[in-house]
Amino acid sequence: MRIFSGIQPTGVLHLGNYFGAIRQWVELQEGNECIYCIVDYHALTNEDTEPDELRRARRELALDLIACGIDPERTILFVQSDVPEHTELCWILGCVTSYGDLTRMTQFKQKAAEREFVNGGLFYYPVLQAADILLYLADHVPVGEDQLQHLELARRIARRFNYRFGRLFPEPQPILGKGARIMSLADPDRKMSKSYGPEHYVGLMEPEDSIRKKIRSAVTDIGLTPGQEMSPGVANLFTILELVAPQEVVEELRREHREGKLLYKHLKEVLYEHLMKTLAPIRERRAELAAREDIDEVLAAGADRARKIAREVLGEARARVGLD
Ligand code: AQP
Repeated sequence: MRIFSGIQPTGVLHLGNYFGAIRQWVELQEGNECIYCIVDYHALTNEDTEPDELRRARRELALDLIACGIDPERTILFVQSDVPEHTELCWILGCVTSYGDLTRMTQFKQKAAEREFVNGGLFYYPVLQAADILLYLADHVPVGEDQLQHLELARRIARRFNYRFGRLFPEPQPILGKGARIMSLADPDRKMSKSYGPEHYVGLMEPEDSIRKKIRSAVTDIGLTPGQEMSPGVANLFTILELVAPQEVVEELRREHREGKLLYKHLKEVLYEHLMKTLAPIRERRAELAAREDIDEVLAAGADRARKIAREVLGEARARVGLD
């Protein structure tokens, strides 16, 4: 399979990003051709992205990804804006994208509702995302659940292009992992996300004290509706626990919950212990990588490899539409 996926350099990597996407990115390197992209053009859609912060965040994210297990020798790891073919294909694909489809994108509607100034890039974001994937003729995309609608749109765009101009693009399928939907600990009705503020995410490299505090104060019993076995907050803690603890530990706590004996304080302590154990090797590697000075070269080499594929596919797309 040729795998493509991207992540925005907009601050810290959190548990949602890791369990929803990055952990699979790492596993998929075995036996597949993987292309992973730090999508900085996408990050520009956030109004508060400062230029210096963006420069710094790209490098930091690359180091975080390597610490998580992305191997830039085996895998193509690069920064989106180093391959400007993304934006050219985006324009071509925009011309086979339905305006109506774009107005139905949930992420756009949610983000637009929270802002005073809504930039055009935010509206066009899913077209650029389709271009990111299709530029590499990728057939599979590991993502969290929040991205499924965008991926469905990417398939529609591929289909429309292929129908008009002859088959060029595969219709990319999602790969969803067990952690495809991690919710905020402070408000388990919302996904874990940076946009809602620091209390709504747990960063992979965050100080231990801060992680402990966030887990301790996780919302538990609010929002339990009659007939429901578990409140959204407790269900979310179990979702994360399943990703970090052995099955027998999870089963024991589930049994206690069924029997009405579970103390949430205990659940949170167990979760904290196992989470820190899972994160420890990543955090250690990240600390070692802090001294690595060749990250710009690593990313430039990744961009060179990506660009070889991108040039060829864009050239073909240009020819198909009559721009050659
Ligand atoms: N809560 C989540 N649960 C599971 N997967 C998630 N992803 C993000 N949040 C969750 C997945 O992480 C990958 C990278 O996504 P991104 O670049 O869109 O990440 P992000 O948008 O920077 O994450 P945030 O915190 O949600 O940012 P904002 O608030 O800016 O939108 C994707 O595969 C995504 O599915």
